[in-house]
Amino acid sequence: MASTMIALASASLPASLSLRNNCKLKMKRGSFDHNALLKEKRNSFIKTKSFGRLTMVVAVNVSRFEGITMAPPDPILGVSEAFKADTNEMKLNLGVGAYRTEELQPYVLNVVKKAENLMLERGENKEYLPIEGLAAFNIVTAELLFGAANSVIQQQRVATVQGLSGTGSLRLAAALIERYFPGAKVIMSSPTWGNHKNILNDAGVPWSEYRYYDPKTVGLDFDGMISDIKAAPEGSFVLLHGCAHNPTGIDPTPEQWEKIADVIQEKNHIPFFDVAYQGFASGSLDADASSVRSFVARGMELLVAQSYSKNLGLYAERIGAINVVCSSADAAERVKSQLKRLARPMYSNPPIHGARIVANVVGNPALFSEWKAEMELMAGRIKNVRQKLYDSLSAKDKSGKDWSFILKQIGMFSFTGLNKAQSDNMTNKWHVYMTKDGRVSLAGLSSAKCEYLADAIIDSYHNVS
Ligand code: PLA
Repeated sequence: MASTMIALASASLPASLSLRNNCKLKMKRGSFDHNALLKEKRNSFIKTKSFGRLTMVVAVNVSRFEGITMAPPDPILGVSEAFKADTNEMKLNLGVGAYRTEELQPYVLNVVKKAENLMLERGENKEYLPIEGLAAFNIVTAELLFGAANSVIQQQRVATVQGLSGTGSLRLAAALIERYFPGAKVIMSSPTWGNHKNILNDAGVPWSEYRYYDPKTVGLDFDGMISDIKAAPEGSFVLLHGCAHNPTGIDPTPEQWEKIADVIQEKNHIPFFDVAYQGFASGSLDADASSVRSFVARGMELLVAQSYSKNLGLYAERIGAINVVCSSADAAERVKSQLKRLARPMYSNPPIHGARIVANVVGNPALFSEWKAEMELMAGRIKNVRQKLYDSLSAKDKSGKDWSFILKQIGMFSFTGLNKAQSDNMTNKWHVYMTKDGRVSLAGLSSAKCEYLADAIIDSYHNVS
């Protein structure tokens, strides 16, 4: 193909490019891809001129990604990056919800190590999993969530597909909603885990918020929640935190859950549970699944995303599941086939290692009871530092402020009520890394650091507005 390249300086290029005067004039004869050219022109990196069958293209020697701006750091995972860069020895990472030991070290559960040893002994292979994941995992994960004796399990009314932890499972659910309930809205609590919005945005699912947190009482705005769920368009998906609400640590009472279920049923909504902390809220796997189970007991169809990041400490293994409870086994089979169809072009099939760990721990009675004991230990340590933080705040703060809301909150986090400026002070002055909404992860706190944290909170609360 005849083609001539001529170096030339272009006056019509954006100012930012004018220093890079090493543009090239490209002349081509014959056929030319005009659509591609038009696209390029829109990006104004390439200029064209037509002379009959001759087209001249000015190609600019700049990155084709020039138009991409810098993304902001992630509000949660970005905190860990900032923490790593801080050299102060008092620094404390209370940003991401990741469990640490009393020595503030990451913790690999003993049952996980035992399960991994079993896996090694068996010399298992690394073949692809089916699209829906490891069969043994899918069985135990649904049983753990709903209870093995639950009729939805017995009647095979649950479509369970292994997902890339909680996030990936939520993403699959969002893709299902987008494809099969076009235009349906997801309503979520205000506030909620920040990534919920990202997941729905990227899946193209419209969403809005229902009232949840009342800053005046530092508790649940139950009336606001109920009236917003009532006001949502019929057939909306209601995103609910199964237990240990993130970031507030405020869960509805069993009676309130029943009322929430009443309204959802009245309005023909579909519950969409996110269960990322089963066993971590109370220390009991069954108690933490009671909200989901009470909805299932009413015969409701619903979605539940699960995660093993926290309760088995499998953060980096990316292991979780999406469960869709349907009114018939036949519907469940069809839903499962479509979840697989959605997963295949996204990531093809899920990773095997974490699935095998879960299957080995939950499916083995000895390891299962050992796991429950370890989980109680982790949940217990968090409860201890929660109490110690409250004690330190109450003893040190002479203003009379009531800090007891900290004790009422559940799970890994405490929602301190500190605003952005106060949270910035926590980080800039005290080297305490936390999210800007005032959330601290108590799972990253040791007893030894409670007093220091209390000093930082009192200073930020009283001296920064
Ligand atoms: N759902 C909720 C409510 C969560 O808090 C988290 C994790 C997830 C789902 C997803 O976790 P997974 O994908 O690892 O299973 N939230 C963390 C971490 C602990 C994060 O933001 O990714 C948090 O610090 O809020």
